[in-house]
Amino acid sequence: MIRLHHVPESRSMRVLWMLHELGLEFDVETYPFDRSLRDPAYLAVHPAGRVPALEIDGIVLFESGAALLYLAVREGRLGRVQGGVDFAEWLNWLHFAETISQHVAALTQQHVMIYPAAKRSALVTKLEPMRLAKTFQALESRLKGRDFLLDEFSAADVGVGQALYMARHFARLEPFERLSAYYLQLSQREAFKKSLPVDGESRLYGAAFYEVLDG
Ligand SMILES: N[C@@H](CCC(=O)N[C@@H](CS)C(=O)NCC(=O)O)C(=O)O
Repeated sequence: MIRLHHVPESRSMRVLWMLHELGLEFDVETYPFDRSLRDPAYLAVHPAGRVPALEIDGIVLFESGAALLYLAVREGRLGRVQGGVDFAEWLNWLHFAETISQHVAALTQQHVMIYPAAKRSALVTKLEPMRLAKTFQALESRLKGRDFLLDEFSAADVGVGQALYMARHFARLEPFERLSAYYLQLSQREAFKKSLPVDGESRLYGAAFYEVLDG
């Protein structure tokens, strides 16, 4: 039995996308992005009440990067063989998803979670998109002469592609030509589309793009 604990549009989408890429059978337990993640029943699954949590093979993976790595190794697909330059590069880009997502998390907190709105920080909403754009520049450089982060599509593209899916709400992809083409290509994959929120599911982001706050 494989069960994914999931909040639509959050980092758990990374694992959902990967499960679809691998064509595995699994259940999804979907939560709204609210206090229900702090229920004692859920805290017994994830020690900090966050998503994703992936129940698999009698264990729980509660870091999205760890879950992608575990699934790639378990299935012998979308990873790279241990040892060698490819493996090191794969690990780097797999974990680069979190370098992007840390800024997205800070911005989601400011724009979506903090109430009342007067408590939100204009400075954070200005600085974090600039830092996000630096991560876009790093990807733009990496994608020179490449369609994917490695020679072929891998779990690193799932992690980074999903991070971009969230990051687009706060920093523009358009100034980065190769990155825009890369994201477009990833977003056309069937497994990506299957990991999007379905009708009626609560959404994390009410706006397509969040501008810097005044102040
Ligand atoms: N590094 C962790 C971060 C997990 C995380 O913070 N997830 C967010 C959603 S993107 C969450 O569950 N937030 C709920 C909360 O902070 O209460 C991972 O990649 O799995």
